[in-house]
Amino acid sequence: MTHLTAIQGDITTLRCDAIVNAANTTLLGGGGVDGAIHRVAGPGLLEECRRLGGCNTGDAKLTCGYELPAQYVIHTVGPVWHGGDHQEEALLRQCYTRSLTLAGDVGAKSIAFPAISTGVYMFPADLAADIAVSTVRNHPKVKDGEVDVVLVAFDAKTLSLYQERLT
Ligand code: AR6
Repeated sequence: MTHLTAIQGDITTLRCDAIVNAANTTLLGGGGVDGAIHRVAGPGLLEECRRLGGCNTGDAKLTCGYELPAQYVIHTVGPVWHGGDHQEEALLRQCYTRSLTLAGDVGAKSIAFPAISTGVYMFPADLAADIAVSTVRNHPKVKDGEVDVVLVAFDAKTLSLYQERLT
């Protein structure tokens, strides 16, 4: 049985226990997937985010999902790509592990991730796919079948990067 899959689509439409947001350190919204999540979730999400006091790069914080079909949103802050010598890989790996830990803390069993850092933050998509697949696949909760993870690609190219690594 496989607990890690990839699909192409809009993460805001998914009815899973938790969706992950590729946020910034303010947690006060932005463009890309962050903007889409806040638009669908509605003003309650921003209100809760204001109380969180921001989030460090590589860390994650949890809120309710408000008007989203998902119950929770896990806001993680991916690294901005600065050439690869600034801990970018380790920080991106940490985004996936911290998010899975938080999901576990609230008993979330199905979690969807966007391709963190690969948009505005310019992390190379192929390396980000390597990190996403290997980090999630080797996480104890995924290995043990405690949680199911779906990697959500917004475009066909990202989906194929995931599929190559999942076969
Ligand atoms: N569903 C799934 N994936 C999406 C969606 C969606 N609705 N919309 C975009 N993506 P980005 P980052 C993909 O830029 O690089 C924000 O302003 C997108 O195609 O959203 O981590 C934050 O506030 C790409 O593959 O996030 C931060 O300031 C991936 O999501 C900054 O951007 C991530 O792209 C974070 O930058």
